[in-house]
Amino acid sequence: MPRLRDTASGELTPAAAHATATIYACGITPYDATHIGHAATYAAWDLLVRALIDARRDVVYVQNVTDVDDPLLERADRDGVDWRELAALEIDRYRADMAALRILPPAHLVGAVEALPVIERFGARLAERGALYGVDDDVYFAKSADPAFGALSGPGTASGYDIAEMAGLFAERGGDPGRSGKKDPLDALVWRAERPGEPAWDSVFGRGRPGWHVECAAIASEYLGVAFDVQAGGSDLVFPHHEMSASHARVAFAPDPHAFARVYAHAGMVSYQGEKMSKSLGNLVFVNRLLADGVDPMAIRLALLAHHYRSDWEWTDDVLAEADARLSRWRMALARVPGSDASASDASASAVAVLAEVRAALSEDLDAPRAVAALDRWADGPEPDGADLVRRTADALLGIAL
Ligand code: 5CA
Ligand code: ZN
Repeated sequence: MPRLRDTASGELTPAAAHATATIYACGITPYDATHIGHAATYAAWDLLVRALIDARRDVVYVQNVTDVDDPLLERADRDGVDWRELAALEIDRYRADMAALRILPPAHLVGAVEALPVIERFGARLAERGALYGVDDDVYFAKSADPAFGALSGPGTASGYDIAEMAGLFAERGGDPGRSGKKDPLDALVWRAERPGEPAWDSVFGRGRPGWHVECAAIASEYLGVAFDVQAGGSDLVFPHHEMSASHARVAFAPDPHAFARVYAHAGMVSYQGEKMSKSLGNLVFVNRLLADGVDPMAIRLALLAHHYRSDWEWTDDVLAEADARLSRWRMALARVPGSDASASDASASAVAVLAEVRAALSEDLDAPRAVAALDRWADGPEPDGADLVRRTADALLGIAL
């Protein structure tokens, strides 16, 4: 059974508690193409899915698409295109990029717009519990409704954020700690009343659109149940996004003590030219650009896997060149192996050792670099053998087609 380092406790924790593993990974905001940072994060959850399947678990994997939000609307405005068309185009490109990198698609890829009834129902639960209040025509979640607020990232957790740090991150990442009329600076927007020129839908909260955290809280619990195994995302989502979503769910499903995720998994940030790769900074390396330039998608994937998913790392030309060279070495080693008939090669001790090491590495917090090193040792060994088993190990567990 694969184990993940849980962001809340800092402990290695089994990734699934039952025969069916339930995973929610926060999905893209579709206003620009998939960059290497996104790809690294989704490749990590792909390793998790593959390791769980290998451990004979059924996997239900859900992702959202934040297909209505400020950055999407701003980009559509800037480019003079319809926000719906922009979102649809970028979602298609995202699917194609993921497929090229052999990242298995989620069972459900759920847009916020299509999930509006689900989000509204979830919001109504919060209202029934007295957790919502109005500021002008907008609706906020009162963090005071949740005694366990901070359980993911607050004092006593591995992140250990205090209130001042939370307020800083909230302001940086889409929150509005300074808005007057709020009961607490950290109260999060649940429903934004219609503004001129913005899309809006009728709801029990009036015409408007949902806030960000309630979107994921509602979609995750609708598709995976009140309690599920893993909530996953990049480390920039620890606070406020995942803290807020978990808090919303705890209140919506009180007094269930197990509401929302059992394990929180967070991927490190990929930087480029010295800064976090981000759509807002514009320092982006797009997957589809690399592919258009003729880069082998398996070299891109191998470049991602050369870094542990939790570490922060920088994308450079050298990182890609090294992965490309490694891919060639592995392919050359396979080509050198005499007579790769399946039954004979499966008995090869060195190939069996590769499989065992890759399994062990992935089950210890998705240690892809350790798995990659096992294949390196095999390929660089004096007489690599067991080609079929090695090829199938790379294919099934690492997603690398050799
Ligand atoms: N739609 C929301 C989540 S509900 C969102 O954060 N979308 S996103 O398009 O901005 O990011 C998608 C995923 O990629 C998130 O898990 C985010 O944490 C991750 N991500 C974004 N930038 C980077 C980066 N530079 N390195 C690693 N992961 C990143
Ligand atoms: Zn999310």
